[in-house]
This record gives sequence, C-alpha cells and structure tokens, in this order.
Amino acid sequence: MSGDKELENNFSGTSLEVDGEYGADQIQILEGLEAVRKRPGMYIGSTSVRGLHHLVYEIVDNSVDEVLAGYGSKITVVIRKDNSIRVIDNGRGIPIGINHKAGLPAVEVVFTVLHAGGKFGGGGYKVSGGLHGVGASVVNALSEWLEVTVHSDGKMYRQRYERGKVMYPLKEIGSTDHTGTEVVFLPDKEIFEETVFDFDTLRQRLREMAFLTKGLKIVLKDERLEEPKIREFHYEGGIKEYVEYLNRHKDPLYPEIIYCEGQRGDVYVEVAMQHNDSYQEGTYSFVNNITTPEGGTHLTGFRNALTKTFNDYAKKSGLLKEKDENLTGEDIREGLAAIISIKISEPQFEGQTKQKLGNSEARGAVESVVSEKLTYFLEQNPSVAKIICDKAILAQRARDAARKARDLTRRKTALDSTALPGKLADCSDKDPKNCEIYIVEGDSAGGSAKTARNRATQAILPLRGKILNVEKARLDRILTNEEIKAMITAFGTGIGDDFDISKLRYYKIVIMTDADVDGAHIATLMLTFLYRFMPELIRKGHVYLAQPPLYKIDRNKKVYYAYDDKELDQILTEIGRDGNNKIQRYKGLGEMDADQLWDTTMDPEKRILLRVNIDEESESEIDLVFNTLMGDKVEPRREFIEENAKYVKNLDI
Ligand code: TSJ
Repeated sequence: MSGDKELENNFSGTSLEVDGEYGADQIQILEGLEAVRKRPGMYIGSTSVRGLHHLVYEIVDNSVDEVLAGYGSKITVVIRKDNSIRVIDNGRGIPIGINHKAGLPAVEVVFTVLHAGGKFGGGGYKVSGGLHGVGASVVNALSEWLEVTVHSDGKMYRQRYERGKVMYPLKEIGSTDHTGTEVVFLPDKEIFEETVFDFDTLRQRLREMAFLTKGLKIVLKDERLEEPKIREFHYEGGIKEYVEYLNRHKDPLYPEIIYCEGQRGDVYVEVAMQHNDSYQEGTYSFVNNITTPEGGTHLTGFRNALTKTFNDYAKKSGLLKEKDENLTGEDIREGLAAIISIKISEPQFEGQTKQKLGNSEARGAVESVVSEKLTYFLEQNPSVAKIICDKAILAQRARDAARKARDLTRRKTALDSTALPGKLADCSDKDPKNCEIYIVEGDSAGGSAKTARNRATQAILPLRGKILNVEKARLDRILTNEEIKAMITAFGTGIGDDFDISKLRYYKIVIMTDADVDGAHIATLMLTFLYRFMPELIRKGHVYLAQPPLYKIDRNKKVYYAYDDKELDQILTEIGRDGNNKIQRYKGLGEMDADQLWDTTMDPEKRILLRVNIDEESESEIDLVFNTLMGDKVEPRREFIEENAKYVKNLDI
C-alpha cells in the first residue's frame, strides 16, 4: 500500500487526469472539497433536513450501482444512536489499488476528489449519475467524520476523514472472509440546519429503491430506539410488485400486471401497469432510479405507445368501429396504475427543478418497447384487452357527457352570475377576505347554523346526507351531482382547467360535520372532492374543519363544553365529580340549538378551526391516503380517519 502522502491538490480546484485499469480512469476532477463546504447547496440542493437525507441516498446509490453492475445483493442502512449513518453492501468493495495519475488508492480518490457525472465504473448505468449524483466526496466534505472499510482479497482496509481531510493513509486492519464496502459518516453540524434523521423518510425512499431494483434486499435499522426498529425491502418482482403495491387498497380490473421490458440502443426500458376500478391515473416515472415528477420524454413515449397500441387493437378487434372516434390517451389511462423506469447512461434533466427528462432517444425507446410488448400482450390476453378497451370506451362516452354538463354550468354562470344555489344563505359583505362559508352536514344543522351565524360575514351551505365519493364516480356524474354543483357555484372559482382562485368568494371554507365517525367520513368525502378538483384551495390554506364539542356539562347553571374525552376528564377533575353535573353527549350538530352552535363552533372569538394542508413533499403518499380512505374497504378507511390529524394543523382563531 502506498497511499502515504496527502493529496496535495485536494482543495486546489485544479483538474487532474486520472487513469487506471479498474475504471477510475474516467473520473473527472472539477474542484476541491473546500468548494463543497463553502456552497453546500450547490451540490446537495439545500442544507435543510432534505439535504441531510440526500447524503444517505448519495452513499446508497453507489451500492445500488454495484448491484446493477451485477455484484452484491444486499444493502444495510443503519441510523445509529448519535445520528451517524452506516451503509454496508456485499459487492466487490471499492478498489483499493493505486490510481496511476493520482498516485493514490482508488478508494481515497473516490472520497477526496470531486468528480462530476462519474462514469468511473465503466459500462452499466450509474444511478448516481442523475439528479443528486454528486458523489461520495461531497458526503465526505459535509461530514464531521467519515470512515470507509473495504473488504476485498481476504483483507480489510480502512481510512478515516474529518471534514473531508484524510486522517491517515489507507491501512490494512485485518482479514475477512467476504467482500463488500462499509461507510459510516456523521453529518456536520456546522453545515446542516438539522442533523436528526427521519426514519419514515428513509424508509419511503429505500422501499422505492428496492422496488426499482428487483431482487435487491435493503435493510433499514434504527438503533436510536430502546428496541431497534428494522424494516426489510425485497421485491423479486421489482416494479411489477410496485404496481401491486399502488393498487393494494383498490380493486384491479384484471389479475395480470402488464409488464414490458426491453433495450433500445443505450436505453433500458421497464414498464409495469394494471388498471383499477377508480377513475384516477397514477403513473410514476423514474430515470436511473430517480423520480421524475415532471415526466419528460420517457413518459411521452409511454403515453404515445399506449394510445396508439390500444386504438390499433380496438379497431382491429372490432371493439371500436371504423366510424367511431379514436380513444384519447386519457380514456385509456383512466384508473391506470403504472411505473415507468428507464436506465440511460447520460440522462439530461431539464426544467426549473431539473426533474424532467430531456433525452429525445428515450421517447423512441420507450415507445418502441411498450408498443411491441403491449401488442403482444393484448393478442395473448384478449379477455384483459377487452376489459381495458371497454373501460376506455365508457370513459370516452363519459367524457362527452361531462363536456356537455360543463358547457351547461358555464352557460348558466355566463347568463346569470348571481345564479347561486337555492340552499345557500349568503353573507352580505362582498369582500371575500372577510367572508367565510360553512358547509354543513344535514338540513337541520344547516337551519341552526343559519340562525346562529353572523349574517355579514358567514354564509351557510347545507348539504344533504353523504356527498358523492368522487373517487368512485365518473366526471359526468360528479358534475351533475346537486351537492357538488352547489359547492362549485357558491365558491365561484370553477374547477379543473377553468379554476381561477381570484374568483374565490370566501377566504375561509369551513367544513362542519358531526363529531363522530360518519361526520369524519363526510368531511373526508368533501376534502377528497376539494383535493381532486380544487387542490389550490387547500394549498393556499383556505380550507378548514370546524370542531364541534363532543360533550356539554351543566353544573349549577354554568355550562362547559368538552371537545374530546380527555378534555371532559379534565373539566370534571376541575369542577368536581359529584351528582351536580349533567353531562350530555352530542350525537350530532342537530342537537345543539343556535346559541350553543354559535358559542362552541362558529364564534370567531372562541371557536377552534383546523386548517387542512397538504405536505408537498409527500403529495403522492397523500394521494394514496385519500384513496385508501375513500375505497370500499372498511379497514383502510378506519386507518384514514385515525391518521386524519396528520394532515390537519391546529390553528386557534
Ligand atoms: F462511494 C461510496 F463511498 F459512496 C460507496 C461506494 C459507499 C458504499 C456503501 C458502497 C460503495 C461501493 C462501491 N460499493 N461497491 C462499489 N464498487 C466499486 O466501487 C467498484 C468495484 C469494483 C470495480 C471493478 O471494476 O473491479 C469497480 C468499481 C466502481
């Protein structure tokens, strides 16, 4: 071993030419690690908790690359008590041989020399070449300390760095009976605003990585807890299992997962899909295991292939007549859950957030692979093909009907902008900033609310019974539903593409339902409608849940209200638990008279409103949560109601 001198130009920013047999020859050295510490945001996006987690992905990506190259099968990630991270794989081990040009062991080059777009593995696809593929040296530069241990040729080698600086030359520390790499690092508190790792964030991303690399086993362990928590992710079916997972709380229209795989030139393409009986599309695309929320050429290629292949098949099989209009992509993708995963050696990311694939060759590659494999699948599975075509044809008809219904609502408002719903008791103030609308479950509660309200600023819209579940209905039915039409016209904003928040007539939209399970379900249905058709209202914080009390306590002519069992207990402890208490449990809003309703739930001076929000980072997860809730299956729905509080922020107004 001769890694006995410090790399002189570690921090100089000069460019070295690197060369060697094992593949380190292609490393391009751009800058020193000092630059990384000066401007960490440039390399990992931010120094927030998000950037902190990127460090882990950065290291794990390297182990995934090794698996993709055909070596190793298991990656273990440990969050240790001090919030340092340990990553272990059973690949070949980072090469320890001397890199000729640098005159240093390759492993030292990996950790101390900043390289860009590192194709240093040679061949294969580096997932670490994508969005956050900045390399292990960046993690090293941003760590208080980092230790790497390589197992190869029967020996163990170790090197330690502190804030990017080599502590000692790579040294042999013992013998071993296996090969692999282990890295332990502690993120630098001088750099990061937050240095506590979140188990769920890591769990979600590592599960995604396991889905995207079939056969790979990933273990996540949290040692910070008394009783360490362990999760294992291992999917032999890869993205096929991912699609199964996406549809886990839904009813698939057919048992098969349609799977297309193939290579076109430099692009490796994998697609899995299955329709469920809902009306929403859930397509997620990835490039080199990195999610592309803004899509790009690969997604376009997928959509083109889907539209063309299904139209060709429907025409050829007679399901669609020559005279019929073509199915649109939307018709075909209604209720589709799909994963598109491509691997490409030089991905080009575009757009504001660099989350959109630009490589034009990806479009053709995906289109070609999907067209070929899907055509074959449809010919081999005519009954599945018919189910999908029939559903798409229904969607086509519904789309026509929906257009007519929408034209109708538009015309109505154009002719008569005051055509507000009959049941709406509007407020007199016309400045939306001062105005609130209470959406109230049931006519009787609606009546009390109309009496109780402040007429100047509070409007009341009573809705009858359960509102339509928009997850389970087609657009034409949704747009002709009376309760939904009433909400749309009352809010004034329009929906979907026509949505215009500047037309919003009330700055606060308050959903007021009974404080029981049914009430929670109705609130969920309304939130689902808002989330699907007017998500901007939620994002901008206009949507609230009212909090009616659960108990009324009368004691010696004094009245107390409790909003949950815990509060009831507190109040009783305070006022005394004797025979002088009369406790009433409200079964619904209807049991309260107008004064009580005003005092407990509507008076802006006293009420508690919960503001509904969407956590942008986990929006697709929320999507799932809403679906979960709204499905027919009873168990998931209960789960949702219990978790509901997570999406709701406490706000005293
Ligand atoms: F880079 C790193 F520190 F982030 C890191 C790399 C962290 C961890 C946990 C693992 C790895 C890693 C790297 N695992 N496996 C490898 N493999 C190689 O670096 C390697 C091995 C052999 C050859 C060869 O051509 O013989 C080439 C490479 C790139």
